[in-house]
Amino acid sequence: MLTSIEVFLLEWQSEFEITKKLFEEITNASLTQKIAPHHFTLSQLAWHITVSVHEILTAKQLEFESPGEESECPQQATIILDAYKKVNSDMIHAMRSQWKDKNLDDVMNVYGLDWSNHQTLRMLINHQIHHRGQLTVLMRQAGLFVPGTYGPSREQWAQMGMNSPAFID
Ligand code: NI
Repeated sequence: MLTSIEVFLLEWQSEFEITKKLFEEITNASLTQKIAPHHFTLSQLAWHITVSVHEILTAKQLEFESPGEESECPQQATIILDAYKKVNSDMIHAMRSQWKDKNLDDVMNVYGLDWSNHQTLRMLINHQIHHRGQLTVLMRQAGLFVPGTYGPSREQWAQMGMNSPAFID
C-alpha cells in the first residue's frame, strides 16, 4: 500500500534509476528493433514509457509539462533519455507541490475505471515494469548491453568473473 506520497516516490525513484540505466544503453542504431510487425519498435517502447508518466497522471489532474505526443517518437536515443529524466523530475516536483497525502484517497474515473490515486500510482509503477521487461528483450535482440534490473544480468555476472545461472536475463 502506498501510504504517502513520499512512500510512492521512494519506490518510484528506485524504479526510475533502473529504467534510466537501460535507456542509457540504447543507441540510435537500435531504435528500429522490433518484436513483430504492428508492435512497438524499441524507440516507440522507450517513448511510450516516457510519455505515459505524463498521460496517466494528467488524467488524474496533476499538472506538469508534457514530454510530447506519443505519435511523435524521437529518432535519437539521447532525446528520449533526456525527456525521460525531465518528465520524471517534473512529475516529482508537481506531486510534491500539488498533492497532499490525503489526495491519495481521491477517486476519479480514468479510462472508464473509478480508481483512487493509490491505485493509479501502483498501476503507474506496474505499467513501467511491464514495458521495461519488453524493452530488455528488444535490447537483447539489438545486441545491446543490458544492465541488471532486480539482480545482475548475464553481462554483469561475467564482469564479476562468475558464471551466470543457465537461465537469466
Ligand atoms: Ni502501455
